[in-house]
Amino acid sequence: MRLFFTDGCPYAHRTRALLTLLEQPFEPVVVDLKNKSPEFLSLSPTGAVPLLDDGGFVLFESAVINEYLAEKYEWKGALSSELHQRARERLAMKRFDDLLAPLFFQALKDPALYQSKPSWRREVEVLGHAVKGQSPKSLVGLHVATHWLRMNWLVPTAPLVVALREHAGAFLDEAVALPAVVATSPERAPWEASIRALFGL
Ligand SMILES: N[C@@H](CCC(=O)N[C@@H](CS)C(=O)NCC(=O)O)C(=O)O
Repeated sequence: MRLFFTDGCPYAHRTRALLTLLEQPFEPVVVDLKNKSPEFLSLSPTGAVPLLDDGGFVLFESAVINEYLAEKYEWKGALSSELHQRARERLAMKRFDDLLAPLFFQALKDPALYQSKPSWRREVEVLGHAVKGQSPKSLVGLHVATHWLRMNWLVPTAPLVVALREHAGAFLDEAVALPAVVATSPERAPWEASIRALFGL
């Protein structure tokens, strides 16, 4: 099994953390996003990491990859055993990727977004409800941990970070502290420098 990834990417970090947590060996393939190899481009319709090649079965999109791996390795703690709670966890992961994570990065350049799109606050509450009392050693825990780590590195005072801390802080901090997340995290200084350069911060 090969995992194409980039060290600094929080989405790719989710899958590395999951394979590490489940103690599943994989062949790491580092992708240079500025100079993608012909092989990577031939496998990936999006050109984005992570990409998994499981003996010729190719998947992209971190949430889909992680749910596939959780099923393949029969990870019992991946999702709740309760129907409604499972749906809440899937919803939290989807809205984190569709709304909250992009908002954080877009607002680095345009902080007014926090005022112009105020519905994000209600979605933070929905996420907080979804993870309340749940184990961070789960798909949703890994899903949010890798971004939470980076958000706190970059702007711990951003309105979104403050709201997430209020509604889900304990869960998020425990998720970041999972050994599999820690073991697969990038080095802070070079990551932060590259993002600050990218966003002109
Ligand atoms: N929705 C995707 C997002 C993946 C993504 O945006 N990856 C970035 C790096 S963090 C990427 O590879 N971008 C392509 C590029 O920079 O050319 C997922 O969850 O896998």
